[in-house]
Amino acid sequence: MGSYLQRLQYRVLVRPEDMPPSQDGFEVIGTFNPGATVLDGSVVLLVRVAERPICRPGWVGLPRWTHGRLVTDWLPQDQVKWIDPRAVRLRSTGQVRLTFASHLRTCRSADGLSVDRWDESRFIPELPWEEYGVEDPRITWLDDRFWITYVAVSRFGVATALASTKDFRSYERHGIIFAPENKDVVLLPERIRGRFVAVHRPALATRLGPPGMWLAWSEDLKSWGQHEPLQWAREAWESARTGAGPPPLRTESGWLLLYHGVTPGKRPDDVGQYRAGALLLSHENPGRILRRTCHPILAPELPCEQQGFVPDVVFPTGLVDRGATLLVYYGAADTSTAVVEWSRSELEGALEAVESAPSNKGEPA
Ligand code: MAN
Repeated sequence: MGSYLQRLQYRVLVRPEDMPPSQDGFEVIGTFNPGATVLDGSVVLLVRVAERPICRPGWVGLPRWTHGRLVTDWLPQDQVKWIDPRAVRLRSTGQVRLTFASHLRTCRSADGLSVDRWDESRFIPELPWEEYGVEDPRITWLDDRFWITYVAVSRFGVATALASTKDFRSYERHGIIFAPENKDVVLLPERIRGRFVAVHRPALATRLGPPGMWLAWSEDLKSWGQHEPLQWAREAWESARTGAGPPPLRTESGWLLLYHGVTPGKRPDDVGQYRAGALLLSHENPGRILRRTCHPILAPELPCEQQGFVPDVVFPTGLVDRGATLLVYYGAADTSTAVVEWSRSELEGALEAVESAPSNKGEPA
């Protein structure tokens, strides 16, 4: 503990109050978990905007997207049971619904530390498996375009879908690439031995194993196979679950993969504490972990990380390489988008050799 990386610079870049709701009758409660990349010398952030219906006393409003618009299913309060701030269970059917719905908006930043402007275009839910929202985009440049993996949430569950763009103004959808329940999917920015590589995080309903990260391979970015377990929680701070953060970054010594780890909550409605760590994966065989941070390197320490829609959450989703430093973009308390600048050498110094290399598969604890 206490080994968090020094924040050389730190800014809250986007707050919900900066963003108008997309329709009357809704309020923006979160602008967070952004994908990040660089285009024409500027940082581009694809920010998740979460909206919910403005409260009517005695009722719970459950939003969904249909035909390009947000609509709300209103239920009397006694017909739902709250699970946590994010979700309720319908007493009649047992179905779970989100209390908000998300879409994505793009902003540009010349210095990476302040927002210069917002684009008009929005990436809004359009397909049946996106009706409860599109969330947590990760951006990877591959070949001639940006590929965006994003979480598609609907009555069919929580899946990960793929889209691509050249300019963040128009997008092409390529469908679901990992069926429910699977999220935190990131693509390696290069082919390995001619094939694409993804890190993904299936959820294990049986609890026979802890949710951990997996690796998958593809010829075309759309069909994925040869799945292999990559990482299982080893430390108390990540024992509830782990999932990839931003897409891996090539460094001299391997692929740097930031990830989030969750400590279990103390009450049923407490989602736990989200912190971040890092892995270094072998260049030629990204299924092999060379080094890892045993302790978290980023944790909710500031008020905007400890208080918000979901308290005690830092959730890195974007990374920009500045040579001697790294800019890490993350969601703070599922409310705001923040950026922190780290020294690359300090981060590399926090990565400890993994005892059992070359095989890190082992048995989950
Ligand atoms: C899940 C996802 C994320 C969110 C965290 C913390 O992993 O819903 O979008 O940031 O929980 O609430």
